[in-house]
Amino acid sequence: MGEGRNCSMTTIMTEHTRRTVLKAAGATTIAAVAAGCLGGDDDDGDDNGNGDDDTFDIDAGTEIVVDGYNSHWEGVEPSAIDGVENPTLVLEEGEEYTIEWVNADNMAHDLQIWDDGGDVVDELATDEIAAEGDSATLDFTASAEMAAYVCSLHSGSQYADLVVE
Ligand SMILES: [Cu+2]
Repeated sequence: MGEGRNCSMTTIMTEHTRRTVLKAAGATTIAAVAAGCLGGDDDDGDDNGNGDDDTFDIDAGTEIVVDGYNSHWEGVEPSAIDGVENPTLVLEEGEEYTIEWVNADNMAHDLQIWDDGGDVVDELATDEIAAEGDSATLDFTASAEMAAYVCSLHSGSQYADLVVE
């Protein structure tokens, strides 16, 4: 239920009426609308111009791995998220996933799954780990209330979105 989907539907409707609108309003208006939608619906991960805004569909059963820095999560696996800062993960509701995080900067971190009110979902939270190279893992079933994966010690920066659909 992301904005991207709504935007895509709007684009389709625009295309439907394109001929009519072209006559009425001219091509410049259409080009501007389409460009705006494409910019907000980038989920292929190829455009890293804004590295904290990439969105990735994650197959059911995938073991996700991220490195934990106090400034961000950095994707490791699957390969699509490799090197991406705070990758948005799109999960399938009711499917099982594993997320492992690895301490990458020798500072204390944890990883928690939050709902959109900032509460931990289903007690999904790892212990704090402070030693670089150590890791912790959460196994979970994706549910609609899940909204983010967050380090509770650095939630202003080490915060990335989950989308469950
Ligand atoms: Cu942290």
